[in-house]
Amino acid sequence: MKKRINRAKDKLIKYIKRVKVEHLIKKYIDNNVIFLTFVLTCVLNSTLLRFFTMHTIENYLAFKPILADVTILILVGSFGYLFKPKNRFLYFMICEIFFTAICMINSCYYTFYTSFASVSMLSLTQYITSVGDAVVENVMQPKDFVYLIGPIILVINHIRIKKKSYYKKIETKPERKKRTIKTLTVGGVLAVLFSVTLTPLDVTRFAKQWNREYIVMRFGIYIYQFNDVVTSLQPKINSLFGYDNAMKSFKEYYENTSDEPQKNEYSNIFEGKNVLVIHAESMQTNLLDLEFNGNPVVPNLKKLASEGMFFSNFYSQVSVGTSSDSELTYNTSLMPTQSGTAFVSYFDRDYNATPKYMSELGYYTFCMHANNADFWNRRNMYEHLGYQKFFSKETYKVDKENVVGLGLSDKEFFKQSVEKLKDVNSKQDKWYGLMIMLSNHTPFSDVEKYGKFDVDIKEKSSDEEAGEISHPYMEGTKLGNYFKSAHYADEALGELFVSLEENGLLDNTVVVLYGDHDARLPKREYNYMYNYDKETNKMYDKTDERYKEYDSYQYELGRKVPFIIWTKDMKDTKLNMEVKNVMGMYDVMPTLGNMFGFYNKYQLGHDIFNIKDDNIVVFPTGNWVTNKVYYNSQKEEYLSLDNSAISEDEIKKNSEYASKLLNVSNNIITYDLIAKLKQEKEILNYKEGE
Ligand code: GP9
Ligand code: MN
Repeated sequence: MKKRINRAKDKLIKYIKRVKVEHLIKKYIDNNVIFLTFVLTCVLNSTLLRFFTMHTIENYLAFKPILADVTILILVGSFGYLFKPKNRFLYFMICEIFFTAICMINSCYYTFYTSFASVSMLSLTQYITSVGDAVVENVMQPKDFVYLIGPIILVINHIRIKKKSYYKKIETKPERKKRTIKTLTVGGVLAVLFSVTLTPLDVTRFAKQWNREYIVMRFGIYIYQFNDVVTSLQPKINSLFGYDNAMKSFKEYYENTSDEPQKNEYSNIFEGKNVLVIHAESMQTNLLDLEFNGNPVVPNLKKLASEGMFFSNFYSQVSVGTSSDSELTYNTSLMPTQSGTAFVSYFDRDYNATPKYMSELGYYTFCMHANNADFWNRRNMYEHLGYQKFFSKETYKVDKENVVGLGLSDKEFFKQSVEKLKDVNSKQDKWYGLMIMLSNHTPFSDVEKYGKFDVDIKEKSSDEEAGEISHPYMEGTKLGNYFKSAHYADEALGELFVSLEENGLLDNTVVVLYGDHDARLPKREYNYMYNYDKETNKMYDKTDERYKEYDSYQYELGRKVPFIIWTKDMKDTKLNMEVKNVMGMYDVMPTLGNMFGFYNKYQLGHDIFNIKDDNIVVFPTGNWVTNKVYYNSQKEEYLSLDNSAISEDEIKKNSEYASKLLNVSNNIITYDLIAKLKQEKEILNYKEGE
């Protein structure tokens, strides 16, 4: 009996509690109709935007962007409580229109560009006007108006509650403050919850802001747009201060630089020839010497290197902008910027760039890359580098079957590119084209698509019957997968050359190939490779006398990438050679410029055939390398490369050179000094003419 009474008591308490909670919820909803409508409709809109753009269910119902949206909307909405109820609707309506506009703009921008919008585009007024008509005619679709549902629901709710005299209820000032603080606290707690779900990759991508889909997927469209405004304004703000000093040091730096190029035996040797530049993704020089069971990892690259001009001590000089930084240093002989990336934050600067010079020499200049044109903001940067045409993903047929890693497989990319090149070749007198490879890209995990290339150690067994035995060696390791991936990319290169030759496209063409940067694999992977004990299938123990640590210097020096200049008739001529002098990506423009007949006074690198063994390659970190020494500026340590003694003076002199060079490079880009200098000269000429 007692039990029954207790049970009934429990039930009653539960019921009262539930009724109380339900009552509280109802009361909260009744009192916060406009705030809740604002939050929910804006979340609905951002979800609809993901639905119409990124299509898959995982995308539009993903938890992280929804959490991010809710957080930002609660934070923004909480300030609405500072207004008297009768003015509150206006605040929420303005916010609602603002957030709806973000969704609508992005929705139609995506249709046109398969990417999300950026305010940095506003600086491209000419581009906006030319696109303007096209947007109205071709891009606005019914789906872009769906987002108006947000403001409509808000207005309906406003009318509904107005009738119930909702707005007549006047809250006191302290009450309003209390509500604001309570709502802000909820937003704050959600913000903390959201931050703990972020990975380091999320944070770095957020800071860089170029991988737009990724950011929208992690941070939601509203935070994306806010971050976009901040990152777009940052370069403008940076360049407001320190201009005079920057210009002064820039002029001093080039005071003694000649206006004319220094001639040598390679001057103009390739004048008038077509140029095919190949950006070999993540290709390292050390692959050229590597084989497994007698099979070279990159036989086609080896062949090119052995038949052409091979620069075997060549470094890429990239910073966080990886591929884009290597394109920047290659094309402009400038270094990556100290903050942000040139391609994203400073794309609108005036660059003295190879495609621009080649255009001036009468070449048709273009780039082919089967990735999204907004990746690294190439679409915009390429106009400033002087490419006349960009064949990006839109111009390629990409099916599920021909995707490897990040996108269209290199084999298919080359196949389709040759068709485009045939067309270019038939229409243009001479051309300069860049092909950017993609398949050999970190994390190198699409292994089953790379084709068969074993990275084990095969041996004949002493036991006749057992036949061949295999020690796993690099199988299943990241580095091993990289070798398989590089082998695939190399096969693609092989196929490209066959097809170019079949189509007569190599007849009057110079091929220039560079590895854009190293594979960015950890040192321990190499340590494993060089210390592998096949008997135990483990690494040698550190105490074992055969153990040789792959140290940080070996690692840094191992990051070399191939640079090759090749023509089909170069073999066994005096141009068929290995250049062993240390060389950096910023030396390419001066070296090629001399061969094709253009000169950029503001190049930071040198023509390798003028500077010869006196060269120095500076890295964005301030580290540098010469033929004699590698210097680590962070640790202030160096490694002698030829066992000669290095004086303190030499280290100091080179370090000062490196820091001046990095500074002037950064100033040129941040303050747009090349454009400013041109303007100064024009004003001077005008005054003289008066
Ligand atoms: C993307 C490709 C790779 O289009 O160039 O860029 P990365 O990740 O190497 O900088
Ligand atoms: Mn790259």
